Amino acid sequence: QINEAAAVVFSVPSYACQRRTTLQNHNTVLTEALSLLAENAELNEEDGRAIAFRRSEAVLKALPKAVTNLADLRGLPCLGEHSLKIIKDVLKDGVSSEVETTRQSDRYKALKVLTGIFGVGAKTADRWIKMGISTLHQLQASGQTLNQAQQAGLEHYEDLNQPVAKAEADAIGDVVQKVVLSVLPGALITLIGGFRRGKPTGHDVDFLITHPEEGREVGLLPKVASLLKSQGFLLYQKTTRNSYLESDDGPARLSSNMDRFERCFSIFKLEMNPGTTRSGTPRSSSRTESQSDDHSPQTPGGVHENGLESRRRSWRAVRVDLVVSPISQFAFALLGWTGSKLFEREMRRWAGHEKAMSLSSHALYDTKQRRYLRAASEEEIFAHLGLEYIPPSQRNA
Ligand code: DGT
Ligand code: MG
Repeated sequence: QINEAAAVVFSVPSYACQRRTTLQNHNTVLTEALSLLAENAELNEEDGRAIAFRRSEAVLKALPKAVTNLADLRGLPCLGEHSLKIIKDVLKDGVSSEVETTRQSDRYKALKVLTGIFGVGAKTADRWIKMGISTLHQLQASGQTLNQAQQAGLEHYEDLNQPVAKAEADAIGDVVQKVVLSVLPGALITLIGGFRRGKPTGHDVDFLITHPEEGREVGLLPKVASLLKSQGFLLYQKTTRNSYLESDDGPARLSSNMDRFERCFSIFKLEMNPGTTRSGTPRSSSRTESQSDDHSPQTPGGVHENGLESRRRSWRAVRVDLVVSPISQFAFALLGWTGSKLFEREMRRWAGHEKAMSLSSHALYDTKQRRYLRAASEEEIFAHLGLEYIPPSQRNA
């Protein structure tokens, strides 16, 4: 039934960092199917598989219209055999049985619930599942020792698994800005991550902080964190020092995704004004100010946050990451922390495979010239890499 003549011809470059991917996705049914398989592979630490599904997903996200026919996909990059089979099933039946089987599987469900706890990764979740722990109840009953991050994660489980709205991110930004400026006048605070790409919601809020005078930013975060804490804004925080040294880092280690900026992982206590519902969607401007929806949690495993489930709270918990970069690395930090994750990964792959360069959130190293390439803006980094500039709103690969 494939009508060759009617097939749409799409042309998509093979690296995600060469493409303009907006939030407008014409193939959500297909991309959600592939995304679930990618997520499942990530949760099972099958990295190669995960990346293959993520790349296929990203190609479909970049298409200017809906795929209706397998023939439409001819000539597209990154679509492996497995992804094509999933696409074929979804085009034919509206669903893929492999995707649905995975979604319903005990292991996938347990991995989702357990890694939904802040501070719990795939390895820990797998260890617990092997001990027979698949729910929050079982975890609590097991008497497992939890570190401080995990304890806080469990305590605020429900809030931290609610999407954060842009308005909430902005409200947190105001608080952070005030405190940062009181510690370091002249500091610059930028909202990064998905919100910088124009996403209406996120799973956390990420800020990048710098100062126009190199060196003035050193040691900023411990002071900011202790002020925020004394003012009652932090439910949890862990601050790490900057450990980046250009001289000892070298290009080899730069290829890693981990960076060494001064950083604060926190759980923020956000006071909610009455104009905001629990899920953060702004309420209509009508005068119905009767606070937000009833807060009746449906936490997996039945654990209730703070035991306050039936009482109204005037606040919610939000994951907030603060990152500090010296001004000389600011453009790299900004680029590296804006995402999407796949866009970043593809940009590093492009740098390495196509340009013999090594890109990180700190620097760009040219292996052939054996030197670091400076940049004061994201535009300059794209130019060094021989890539057309892609603005944040088009990095939603
Ligand atoms: P979200 O919060 O669900 O809307 O999604 P994003 O896109 O904001 O993702 P997120 O918050 O996990 O991370 C934001 C970007 O920062 C993402 O492109 C990857 C990058 N990033 C996150 N953690 C690290 C890290 O430890 N090191 C480096 N270099 N980059 C990171
Ligand atoms: Mg984020």
